Parts: sequence; structure tokens; C-alpha cells
Amino acid sequence: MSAEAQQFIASGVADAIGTITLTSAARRNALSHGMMDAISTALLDFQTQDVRVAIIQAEPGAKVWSSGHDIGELPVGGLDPLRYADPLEHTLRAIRRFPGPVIAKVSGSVWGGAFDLVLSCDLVVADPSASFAITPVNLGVPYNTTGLLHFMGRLRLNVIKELFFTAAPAGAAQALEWGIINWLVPAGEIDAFTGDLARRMAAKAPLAMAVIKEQLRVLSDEVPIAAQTFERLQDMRRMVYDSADFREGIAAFREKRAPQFTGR
Ligand code: LCV
Repeated sequence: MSAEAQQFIASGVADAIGTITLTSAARRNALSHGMMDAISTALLDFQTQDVRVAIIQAEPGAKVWSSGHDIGELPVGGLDPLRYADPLEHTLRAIRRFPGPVIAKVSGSVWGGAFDLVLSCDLVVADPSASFAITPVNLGVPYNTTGLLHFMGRLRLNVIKELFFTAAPAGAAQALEWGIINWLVPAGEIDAFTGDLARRMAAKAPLAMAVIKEQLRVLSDEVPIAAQTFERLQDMRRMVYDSADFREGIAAFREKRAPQFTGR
């Protein structure tokens, strides 16, 4: 792993199971371009080492699993903040296309784009300290349509709307009830539980597993919409990311104050 990547993650392989640990605690594991590139590269490296199952985790005892997209790297002033080529979107695609199960092992709080990353993993195992918040309305960000599809592929519409419209963290028990997580496990048992789950899947037929995962991705991600509809939605998103409210949301975070949104 490059010295650059080591600023953001640690990774290792044992018994055909690859583990990526987010280690940028000082910035609450914000999903910076550097961290996203490191995760995408680690997933590619796993494929050269016959890794069958991957686990993405924070460091033991982390209070924040990830604080989401690095707000300082969100482009302000006429550029789509969540465009297709954004490193975070590239990493989400890398997770969804990894030819084997990717498990998100979650302790601590998950924010914004990190929630999308967790839902892009195939399974989620969490301990009682976990919480999940999706936050575009805190910043005035026009979430991307592909990202909304990620949520629709996992959660009920009324739950998605409550999560997006309140930006309130869902605690671990609520996350289990809403289907955000597969398993809620005591903190002292989550490592053993997740390792056992990974080993059981790693022992199964990898070719069948990889093809079934890709079939499910295509069936859930590749939803056709009319070109005109997509362009209309993009125009609506452009109105949002060109708005004074978006600039205010970013400025308020930077100045550590509450935003004052005006609807313009
Ligand atoms: C840059 C950060 C971040 C960060 N970026 O520690 O979903 S969308 O559409 O909204 C999408 C665009 C997205 O994902 O947006 C990001 C959404 N994330 C958030 O809204 C969470 C922002 N962070 C926080 O609310 C707090 O940092 C939490 C509650 C996560 C942790 O609070 P805590 O008091 O433990 P600090 O806030 O003191 O953060 C420590 C340092 O990390 C920076 C933060 O600015 C601070 O840096 P300084 O010491 O230089 O002030 N930081 C945290 N999150 N997403 N930088």
C-alpha cells in the first residue's frame, strides 16, 4: 500500500478475507479523495490476492465510523458536488462491483455519504454504538439520483423520506428494525461474529457468489429512466447546487455555526 494511502486506511488479508480499516480518526474518517482512492485501490489489490470476502471497519472503539464526504472537498459554485466521477461515487461502484461479499462492520456514528457507502456494502453488522444519518438537507446538497437508488434498493420509501427529510441519526435498534443493518451484535462480540460470517461465505463457491452478486446489482441499480426525465432531474439538482442555500450550508459547517436557509 502506498504511503499516501496509509494516511487513511490500513488493510490486510488472512484466509481469503480482506480487511480495510479506516484510520483517519483526527478527521473522523471523512471520506476524502485520498481515502476514497485508498479504499478503491485496496479492493483492486484484494482481487489479485484471491480475496473472497472483504470487511470495511473503523478502528476499535471509534465513536465516529465515518463523518461522510469531506465537506471541504465539496465543490461550491456551479459544479455538481456528487457527480459520477467523484472519488466517493467511484468507490461506491468499486464496492458494488467487488466480486464477493463486502461486509460493513459498524461501531460509532455514520454520516452522509458514509451511509451510502455502508448501504453499498452487501451486509452490515453493527454494535449498539452505531447510528446512521443521511445529511444533504443539513448542507443544502442535491443528493444524486444513483445514491437515492442505493437507498431504495434497501429501505422502505417512508423510512428513506424520514431519514432524508430529518437528517436525524437512526440508532442501532431503529437501524435493525428499518433494515439498515443485517445484525445487531454486542460490542464485545462483533469481531468474532463478523469474522465467522466472513469465513462461512469465503468457504462457498466464489464464482457462483460473484455472479449472483452482479445479477443482484444489475437488477437493483440499472433502473431505466427516460433521458428527458433524467435531464429534468439534473436541472432541478443544478438549481440546488447553484443556490445560496448550498453555499450557506458549506459556509456554516466551516464556520461551526447553524446554517440560515432562505430557500434561494
Ligand atoms: C470535513 C470534517 C468532517 C467532514 N468533512 O468532531 O450526505 S451529504 O449529501 O450531506 C454528503 C455531501 C456528505 O456526506 O456530507 C458530509 C455529511 N457529514 C456531516 O454532516 C458530519 C460532519 N461532522 C460532524 O457533524 C462532526 O464532525 C461529528 C458529529 C461527525 C463528530 O464530532 P466531533 O465533535 O467528534 P469534530 O466535529 O470536532 O471534528 C474533528 C475534525 O474533523 C473535521 C472537523 O471539521 C474537525 O476539524 P477541525 O479540528 O479542523 O475543526 N470533520 C469532521 N467531519 N465530513 N471535515
